[in-house]
Amino acid sequence: MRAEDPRPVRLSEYRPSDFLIDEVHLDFRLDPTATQVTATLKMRPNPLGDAGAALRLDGDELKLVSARIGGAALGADAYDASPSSLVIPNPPRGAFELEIVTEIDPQANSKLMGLFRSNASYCSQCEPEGFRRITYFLDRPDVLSVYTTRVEGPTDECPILLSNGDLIDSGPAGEGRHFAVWRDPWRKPSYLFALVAGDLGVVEDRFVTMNGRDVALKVFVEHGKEDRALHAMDSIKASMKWDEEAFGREYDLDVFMVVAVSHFNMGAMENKGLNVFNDKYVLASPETATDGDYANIEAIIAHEYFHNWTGDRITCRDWFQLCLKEGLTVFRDQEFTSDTRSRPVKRIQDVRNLRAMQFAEDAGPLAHPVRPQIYHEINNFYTPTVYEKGAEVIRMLKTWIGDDAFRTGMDLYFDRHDGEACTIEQFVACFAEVTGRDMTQWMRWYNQAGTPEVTVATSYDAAAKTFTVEARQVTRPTPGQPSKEALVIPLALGLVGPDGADIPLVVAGEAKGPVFTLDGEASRIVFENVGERPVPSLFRNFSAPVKLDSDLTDDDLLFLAGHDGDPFNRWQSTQTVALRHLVTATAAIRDGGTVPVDPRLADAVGRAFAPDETDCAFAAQVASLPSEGDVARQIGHDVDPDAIHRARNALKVALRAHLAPSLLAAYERLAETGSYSPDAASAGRRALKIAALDLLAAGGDREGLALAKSLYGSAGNMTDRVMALQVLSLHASPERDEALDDFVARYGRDPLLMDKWFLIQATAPLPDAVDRVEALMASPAFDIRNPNRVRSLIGAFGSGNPTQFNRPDGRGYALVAGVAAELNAANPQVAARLLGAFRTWRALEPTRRGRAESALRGLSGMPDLSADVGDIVRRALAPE
Ligand code: B3K
Ligand code: ZN
Repeated sequence: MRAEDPRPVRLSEYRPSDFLIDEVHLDFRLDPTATQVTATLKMRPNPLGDAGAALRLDGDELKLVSARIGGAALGADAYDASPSSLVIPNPPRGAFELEIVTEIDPQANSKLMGLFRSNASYCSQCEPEGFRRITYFLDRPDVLSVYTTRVEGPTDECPILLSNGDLIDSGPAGEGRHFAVWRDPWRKPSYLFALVAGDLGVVEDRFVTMNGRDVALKVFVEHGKEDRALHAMDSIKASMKWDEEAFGREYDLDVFMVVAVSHFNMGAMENKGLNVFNDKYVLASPETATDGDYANIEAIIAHEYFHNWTGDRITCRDWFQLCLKEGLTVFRDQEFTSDTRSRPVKRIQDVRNLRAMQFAEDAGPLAHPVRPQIYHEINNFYTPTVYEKGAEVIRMLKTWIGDDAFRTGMDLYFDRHDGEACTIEQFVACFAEVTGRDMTQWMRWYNQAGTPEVTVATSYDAAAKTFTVEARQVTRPTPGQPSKEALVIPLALGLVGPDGADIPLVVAGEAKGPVFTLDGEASRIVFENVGERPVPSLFRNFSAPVKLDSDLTDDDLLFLAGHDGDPFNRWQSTQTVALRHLVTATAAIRDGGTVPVDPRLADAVGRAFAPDETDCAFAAQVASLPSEGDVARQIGHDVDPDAIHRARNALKVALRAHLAPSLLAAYERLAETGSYSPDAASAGRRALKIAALDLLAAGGDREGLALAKSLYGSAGNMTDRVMALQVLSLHASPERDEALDDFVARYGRDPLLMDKWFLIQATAPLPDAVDRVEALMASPAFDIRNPNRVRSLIGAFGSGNPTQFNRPDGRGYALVAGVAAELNAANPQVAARLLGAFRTWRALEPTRRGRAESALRGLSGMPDLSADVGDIVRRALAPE
């Protein structure tokens, strides 16, 4: 129904609500197909709203049972109810109490928004607009209320009854049923409401806050999986402590709960006091989880916990402000990981991810600003731009104004806006105030889409002893924004002298830097007292989310790779040389030729495997080449994914030829000894070992594959086993098939491990990938109703298998579009997500571009297209 209503929501049309809801009392009588919800709302007109306005409550697929005001049933002419709204044209003009009874069917709720079932449990998801699938409400984030929730259900099926806040009452309710009453004293918007009921196991612990509040911690999981919840519990405690130390933020209820469920549209959700998680991001044990899983769990537990302040205590005025909580909270979880693991490695991983996801989005038809100005379906704006670029903008702000001013500004934000629903302007005003800076131009980072391209030209004047850096910035047009203005770009730089040490930065006779501001289309910095030509190290620590094109030669970059004091740029320099090679080699392959690999590039990569390398996690990053997606973005147009794949494989084969003895030595040196520990240093050793193995097996080398097979069979932990399977899966061989069969025999009953098995096959760049994915979809292990399974098979194929998704015959596109069509009605959010695979379709060479376009056009012609899918398809196809 909503698909037929393409009327967009615009930031410029924001108006405060005409009514407020001070208190909400909810009463749930749980039943699988007919749950009754009684909502009692203490309402009053909003002094900032339109006096005399009708009361319009949001609904979505709702069935009204009854409505009363002040205890009296509303007459048929006093209201107008439909599945999507409840309108009361003439509500009382003062304060009043509205009681609404609705009936909902959690069992039939395949969209997994509102109240639904995951296995036998009841579970809710309300952000952004799911609460309106439970009861009619002012379902907008600027309506803040205190919630009391009574949940009643069958005692045997639902011994656990949870909602937000603290438990204030519980007991029997007759006829084999019982109840629990929860009260959340903190005013919150409806999107933070949560309810969970079921028969779950629990792991319990405690945390005493900095001011002595004794908080009960509970992690609920399926019975029998309690031992896999311990890492999540440790992560909660670490997060609580870190937020006190890093931001002075303390927890504010007597209980903090996390529930793991197996059917969930996203990673996790920060409901006040009751975070609900995809079990993928809770469950871990050495036998079942990889190093990556351990790290993800830590980061996502931290992210949701940090939302308690950045999201829950201070929330968003409207959904355009989503980055207010998401960008900031991603920044906070990145900092947490940097402090608990390796800061440089975390930065490298985050930048790899930003480029792969956000730069790709920014370069295509789905590009939008960190704070969009218009949307048709808000669910489609939980994007890498809002999250990851949003986090980069916060990080840049900290770089630009300095650590102390940043902390003072954050403190002011927390003090001033606690309990409010805010805008980006209010957030930025705190930093303008503490620094005295004019932040008008800064706001462009929020309002202007696209990745700025910065071109740097340098020159050295030996006679004058000056070194000049000239930078130009340009941002290309994006949908709806044909012309762009200059941004404030913090440039952190160093000038590295021939001895490898930084030389002092002097500008106009004064010590300056290391952070400079580029705020015009062209900027020029002249450094003085420069005795010898230095090599500039630009955008240290990736000080701004820009695409850099500099006049540094490969010689300069290889020098930095060995000498730069900034670890990020030591890594970046090798990557840039490798990327330049891959772009040239791809062009040569398309012309039927080849390009030799510069032995100095091989040496730079080879240093990662040197016996004296102690930082293995960092070395593993150096040894991991730019991805095929990185090369595609660098080429930018007429992209041929097969040629890129061949160029990258050829580079790997050349690296093996050049480095084989040291790869083998490193592989053996890094063999696992002792018992498994997921800590960052041990994980780093495993990552470097796998990087060596991946190169040893390049081109399907028999000896390399034999090593992978042996590691698969003898692995004492899941990281080694999964990574060995991944390496084997890149090359068609009997060993590969044997290992895949063995994996099912071992782990066929564990859904999260089967997800890994699906993903490995979906992402293998082999010509049978489409057939294999289709066969797997038809197998009994596949369940289209489980989002994790859909993402691990179809999502992974679309976004992680560039050659097979982009087959010139279009079968890859048809496969992904077909599944999106199949899920369009049942779970539109997951369906729309799958189509993210098409976000760079316009950059492809003409044959593939044509096939991708037909797949999208096929979808656009479908009747009853959901708002989610319709929005993505329309934007993807919009004329350039
Ligand atoms: N805030 C939720 C995301 C909700 C997504 C709704 N489509 C999780 C998070 O970012 O922490
Ligand atoms: Zn978040």
